[in-house]
Amino acid sequence: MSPLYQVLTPEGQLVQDIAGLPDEATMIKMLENMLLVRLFDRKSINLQRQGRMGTYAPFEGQEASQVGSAMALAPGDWLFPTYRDHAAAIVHGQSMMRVFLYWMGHMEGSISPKNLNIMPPCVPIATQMVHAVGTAWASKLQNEKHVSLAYFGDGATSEGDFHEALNFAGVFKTPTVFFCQNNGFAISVPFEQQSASKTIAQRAAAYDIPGVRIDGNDIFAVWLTMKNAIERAHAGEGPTLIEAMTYRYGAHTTADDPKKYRDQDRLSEEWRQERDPIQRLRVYLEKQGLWNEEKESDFIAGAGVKIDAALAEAESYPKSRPEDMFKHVYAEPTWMASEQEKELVKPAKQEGIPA
Ligand SMILES: Cc1ncc(C[n+]2csc(CCOP(=O)(O)OP(=O)(O)O)c2C)c(N)n1
Repeated sequence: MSPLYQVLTPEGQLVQDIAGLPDEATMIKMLENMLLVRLFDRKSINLQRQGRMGTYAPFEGQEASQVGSAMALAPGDWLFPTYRDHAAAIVHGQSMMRVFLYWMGHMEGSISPKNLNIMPPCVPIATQMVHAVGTAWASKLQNEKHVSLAYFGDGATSEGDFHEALNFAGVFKTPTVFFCQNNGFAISVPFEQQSASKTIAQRAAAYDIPGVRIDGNDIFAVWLTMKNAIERAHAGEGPTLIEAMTYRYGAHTTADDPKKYRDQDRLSEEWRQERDPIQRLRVYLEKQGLWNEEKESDFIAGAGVKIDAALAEAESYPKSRPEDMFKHVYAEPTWMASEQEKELVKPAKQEGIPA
C-alpha cells in the first residue's frame, strides 16, 4: 500500500523539520478558513432542519482537504467542485450567499463571481473530472498557466469518467490536479466493497502519472502536496492524482441516516477526538504563540456575523420557481422537457391532488 504522507500529527506536532511550510499568516488563515466553513456547515444543517433549505450535503471532518487544497490555488485557476465541496468554493472566492442560494434551490446559487473560474457544484458523479481535463487542456493550448482542480469522492473512482479523465490527462499532459477526498463511503457503500485495489493513489500508475496518498486531515500535507502538483503542472509535466484520506462526521446528505450503515457513534467520535483537522492545527499554532482562546472567540463572533448577513441576503431573494429547472439546459427544449414542464406547472387541482 502507498505510504501515507503526513506533516502535522494529530497531536499538532511536525513529523520532521520540513522545507516549504506555509508562512505564519497563511497558517493562521488556514485555521480561520476551517473555523469559518465549519460554522457555515453547521448553520446549513440547522437551516435544513428548520425547513429553510431544501437539502444539504455536509462536509464536517473534511475541512483540511478542502481548505488546504483551495488555498494552494491562484485566482485564475479552475475549480470543479462536487455537491460536497462548498468549503473549497468559498475559499476560492465563491460567496456564502450564493452557496446558501444553491441549497435553497435557486439557480443563481451556481453563478461564479466575475473573473473566477468556479464551476457549479457537480451532482452527477465524476462527470466534472472530464470537464476539468478539458479546461486544463485549453489552458495549456492557450499558454495560460492555469491549473484545473477536480474534486471527487472515493465513489467517483468506480465511474468510467474517472478512468477516461486520467487517461486523457496522462496522454496530453494536461495541467489537472485530481483531488480525491476518500471519506471511506459512497453514501452507504464502504470503499472496500467497491474497489479491489487497496488505494486510489495506486491507480495513477496505470496512466503513468504520480499518485500520492496523504493524510487529508493534515492541512500542511494537503497544501504542500497541492503546491507540488501545481508546480509540476506549470512545468508542463502534466496531472497528479491526490488521494486524501479523510472522514465525513455526519450524514451523506440531510436526507439519510448514517446509523443505518455504519457504527456512526463510535467511528465519528473516534475521528473527531483523534484526528480532527481543526484541532491539530489549533494546537500547533497555540504552541507557536500564534493563536489563543481570545483570538478564536473574536474570530468566531465575526464569522457568525458574516454568515448571518449572507443568509439574510439569500433569504431575501424571491422564492425559487420549480419551472426554472428547465432553463439553461437546452437552447431549444426537447418535446419531453416541454411536456414535463407543462405537467409541473399544471395546477395541483387538475391532478386530483387536494390543494
Ligand atoms: C452518475 C451518478 N450515479 C449515481 C449517483 C447517486 N449518488 C449520489 S452521491 C453518490 C455517492 C458518491 O460517493 P463519493 O464519490 O465517495 O462522494 P462523497 O459523497 O462521499 O463525497 C451516488 C452514488 C449520482 N449522483 N450520479
